[in-house]
Amino acid sequence: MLPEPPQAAAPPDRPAAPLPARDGMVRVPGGTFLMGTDSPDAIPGDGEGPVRAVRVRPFLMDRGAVTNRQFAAFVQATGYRTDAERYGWSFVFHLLLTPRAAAAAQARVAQTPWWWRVEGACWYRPDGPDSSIRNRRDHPVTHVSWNDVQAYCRWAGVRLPTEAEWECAARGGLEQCTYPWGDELTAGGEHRCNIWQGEFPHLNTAEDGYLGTAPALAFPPNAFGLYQMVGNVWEWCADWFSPSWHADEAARVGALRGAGVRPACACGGAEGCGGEGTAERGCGGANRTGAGGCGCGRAGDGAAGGPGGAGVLDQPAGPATGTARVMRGGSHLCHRSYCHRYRVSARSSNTPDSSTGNLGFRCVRDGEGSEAP
Ligand SMILES: [Cu+2]
Repeated sequence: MLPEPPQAAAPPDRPAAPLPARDGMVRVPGGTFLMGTDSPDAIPGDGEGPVRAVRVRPFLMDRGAVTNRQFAAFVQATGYRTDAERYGWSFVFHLLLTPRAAAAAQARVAQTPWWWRVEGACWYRPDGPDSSIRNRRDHPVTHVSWNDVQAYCRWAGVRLPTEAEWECAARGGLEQCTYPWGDELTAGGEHRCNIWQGEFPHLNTAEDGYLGTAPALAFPPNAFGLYQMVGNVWEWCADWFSPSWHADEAARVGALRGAGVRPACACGGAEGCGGEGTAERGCGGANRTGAGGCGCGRAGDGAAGGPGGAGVLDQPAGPATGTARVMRGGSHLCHRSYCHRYRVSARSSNTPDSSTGNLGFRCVRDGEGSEAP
């Protein structure tokens, strides 16, 4: 049984009760930034572009992904059981399987055979039934569904970032850069994030130091003090996913910048869009229900947007409905050859009940100066 959300008791005309303290949050200044990219690196069909002006209010954000230690405190206090525990299984990457997990694995995902459905895998047994988080207390919690994350947020008095907040935070104040630290992947010859080195999906040389997850505070933070906004684990966002919603809204309010061409959903309802785990979905492509596809809810209509305007998309929060939730930042499984999604504008999605070993989250809270004007 979950406790009541801390703010829920206060009627709207009275200030909410003070929130419980939360360590390790940093302030993201907010303001207007250029969201998305028109770069050739953008992945067709993901809806990364076009570049548009977006405004978000200042907020506080966890400097790292929520760790196993933090999630354990939630479970200990509430007795919460995750979706993976209730279903009895989760998706584990094949190179991380323990021998017992390999034996217990029920099925691989057809088009992404490196994802194994493993009985008994869950947040505290991330590589299968005979694994543990004993040496990973400070790593991001994984195998948590979007639904699980909502329960955690209610308990902790926090919320998930909107996709726009996430991207504003990830950019760290840099304008239109590829990564949270700039445009060069290994600036100064140093690895800056936990992604794949070698040949996906069979050989990870772990040159960056990690085969699976890394501690949440590994690698230097961006200019806002945020760690690993890209790589390591995908991070759930609050929004429903749509490859077209942002472009449509930006065109409607005149917020398009640069080329101002609205991308059509590249799926067009063709193969590569529906079903579980298509190659186009890269390292995030394993979902529990087999539902999903691109989530755009429309066939590609190829409509061109107007020229750039002076408008700003204010506090966008995604479409009102959908089938999959946004996830951002890529993971330790991303490799340029296959899934170049460890970029700040890259996006993917999964159904709200899905969980994998490379998907976690971090939280935000409205902070000082974040009230509506
Ligand atoms: Cu990826």
